[in-house]
Amino acid sequence: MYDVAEIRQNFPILDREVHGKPLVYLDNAATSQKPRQVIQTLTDYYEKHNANIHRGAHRLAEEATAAYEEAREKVARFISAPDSDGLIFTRGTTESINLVAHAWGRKNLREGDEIVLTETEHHSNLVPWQLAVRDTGARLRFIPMLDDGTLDMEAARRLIGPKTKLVACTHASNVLATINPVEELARLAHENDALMLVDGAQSAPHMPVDVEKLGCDFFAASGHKMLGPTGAGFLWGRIEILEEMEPFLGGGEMIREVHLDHSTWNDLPYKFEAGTMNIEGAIGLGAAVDYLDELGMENIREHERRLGAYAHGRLSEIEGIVLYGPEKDRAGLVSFSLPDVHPHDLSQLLDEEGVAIRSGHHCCQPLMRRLGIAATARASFYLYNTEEEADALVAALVRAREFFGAFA
Ligand code: 7TS
Repeated sequence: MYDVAEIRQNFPILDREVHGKPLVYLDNAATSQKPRQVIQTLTDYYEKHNANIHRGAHRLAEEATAAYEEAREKVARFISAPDSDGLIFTRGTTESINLVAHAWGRKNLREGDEIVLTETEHHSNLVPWQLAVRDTGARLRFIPMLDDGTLDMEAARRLIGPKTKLVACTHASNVLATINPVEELARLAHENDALMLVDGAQSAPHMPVDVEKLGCDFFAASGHKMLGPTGAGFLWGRIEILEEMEPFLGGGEMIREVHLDHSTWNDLPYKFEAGTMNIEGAIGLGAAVDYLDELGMENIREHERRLGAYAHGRLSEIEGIVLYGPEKDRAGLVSFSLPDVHPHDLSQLLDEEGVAIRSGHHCCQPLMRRLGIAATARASFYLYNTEEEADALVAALVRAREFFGAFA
């Protein structure tokens, strides 16, 4: 049984107050809170096992290495990866996508080639590709968004063609809550001998992910959005593609042999893990994945689907509110705006009531332009949020509206 009250007891921060009111944390798309199980794993690591990995011939180094490699196995299993050698620890989604844009893009892109993205991407799945095409002479194409917040798949079928070398798309939108048909995009990419990269920053924390079923070649995600520590995330890639790629960062650990004028590279995944890694971050992410597995990703998805739909329904009752994104099949977040109230003023007023939401362009400036707005307010839910918290959000918004209405 999915017991939110019991789950909440594992998250110490949810007990705190903000401005004298109970914290209602609805900024989970930015980063999630952490359960005791993860916090305790980090403490244990530093109190009992801390050492550098792979290179030490002593007990602590062996323990730290074993814990780090065990975390790799856990994360690989979590996304149903066919093997863990393709699972590379990174700082997070941003670094993972930059890794592919550099190490695959610089080697494989030429003038005349095309990368197909969507106009709804987070900057971290856009700017790295802008840099890659600037350096290679390839060009970017964009699948447009329909007015209902879903992708124009007819346009996608026209855009993805013989010139396409890679399609890169977010699995779930951090603004619109749209869950994109990445399986179909992967199929279209492969029909044209192109690769498929999935930005899983907003899907891996919230729904079951099976990279084989998705049919993608790369999958990127951030640990800090899925109960893990900041600074640790991952890239999964198909072995045969990773083998052919150039290294991303050079330095210790990623080499086999170094001469003064050249070097050869280590095996996967180490070829892409240069220097001392975020060891405790990866181990903490392993503990986060254990926690998510225990709850069950199907159960988490169902909880958030229900809570997101409830919040969407309650918010839609507020007079004049504009809700963004599709009506159905949504991830558990809602972007909205109120007429005549700037989203920043709204989030500030809500903060005074202990309600933490985010406002701004959410690192999606082209999407904001497409929507014809500068910013939205956004409430994003996670496995520990409740209907009472959605009610608290709505009540605070109604009060905010009255407050601003007094000045209108
Ligand atoms: N891709 C998507 C879809 C995201 O939502 C984010 C972060 C990223 C990539 C980048 O992740 P990072 O961990 O590498 O920074 N999104 C947000 C957000 O919506 N509010 O703050 C961060």
